[in-house]
Amino acid sequence: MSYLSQNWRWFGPEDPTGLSEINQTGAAGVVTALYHIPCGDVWPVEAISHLKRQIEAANLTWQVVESVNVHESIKTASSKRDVFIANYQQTLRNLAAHGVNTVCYNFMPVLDWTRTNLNYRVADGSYALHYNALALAGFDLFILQRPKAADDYTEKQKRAAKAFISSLSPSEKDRLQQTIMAGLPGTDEVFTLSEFRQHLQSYQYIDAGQLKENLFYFLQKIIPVAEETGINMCIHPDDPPFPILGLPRVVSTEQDLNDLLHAVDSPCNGITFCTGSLGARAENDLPGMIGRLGSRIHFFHLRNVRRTGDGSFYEADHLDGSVDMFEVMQAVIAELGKRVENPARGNVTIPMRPDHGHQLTFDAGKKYYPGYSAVGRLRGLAELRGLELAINRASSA
Ligand code: DNO
Repeated sequence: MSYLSQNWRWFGPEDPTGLSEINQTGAAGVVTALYHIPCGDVWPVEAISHLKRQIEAANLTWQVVESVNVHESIKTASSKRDVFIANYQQTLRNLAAHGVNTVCYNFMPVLDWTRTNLNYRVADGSYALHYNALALAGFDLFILQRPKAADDYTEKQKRAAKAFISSLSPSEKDRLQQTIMAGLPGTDEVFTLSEFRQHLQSYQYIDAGQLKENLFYFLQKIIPVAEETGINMCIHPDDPPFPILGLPRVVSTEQDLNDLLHAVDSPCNGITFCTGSLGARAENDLPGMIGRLGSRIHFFHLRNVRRTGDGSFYEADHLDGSVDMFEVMQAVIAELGKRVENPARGNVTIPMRPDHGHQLTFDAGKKYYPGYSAVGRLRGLAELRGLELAINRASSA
């Protein structure tokens, strides 16, 4: 029998949850990155080995890098992209030299994951992350005032978005802007409207087809280095999995994943299967996708969302919500079983982490990165661990 390897995302020494506490969650390893290195720079070997030693001194292992971020020059195919690709290749070599060989990244233009409310109160009084399509439209049309925004919404949506924005106080409007404009997780960076407008400019001629080409170009350069060094690259899906604010998104559906897997058909060119991101799109059949794409899945993010219509959703408890986590876990276990039978298919353990958690009352007073509470995530990890164990035991009984 084979099991998922349980991991915990750790944001480094600044994280309010320390390595000794992570040890008590039952996780075997951590998912982390050199968050202080600017996107696009080479990760120095000394910094990698220092972080690795710190993790191992706490009896944990560094299982996955999340993320080596992709510089905007690569996504927009600017004239400097090859310089940044060479840096990326060197970072992979440096990581591999330290035995760190699963690397997560994403290809979302400008923004990483996007929410409209980081403190959405759910029925039990805890707080969840929320994506409200109306709030996003309101921001787009009336705060950002993106020139072509009006083309992206129906008249009905525009009227509703206007009513929504008019109902907000100035400080609520400001909070909405800060929430949508937040940059990369692990940083406190928030784009100003003028910085964001400049970024939008660099995408004015890039549609989904062009962005895919830019992704494939990157893969053609990176995957040979991953093969040479034994690294499993795993792209994270778009979150939310559809275009926002006029920016294309190309890692949202099974078709998108198939396209990029075929663009460079190598086992090292793989996926981070994030059930929360992909699950925000009702037509994504998650258990089926795990069955069909399984050999190329190198990392799981297990999380749930409750879809509330028109593209809106909030993050639900891990075993609740619109994603059937039982069926997902059955599909994961089936994939692990295939690997045990046929080791050429891929590693017989796959790293996972409980992705996000609610901010529970136990977590109050600590400054976590949104979604990365300690007790809320621990609840998720414990539930997922139990689910996996129960399915495994029931199927071998
Ligand atoms: C959010 C995360 C993402 C993820 C990146 C991967 O909590 O799941 O920000 O780390 O998209 O590159």
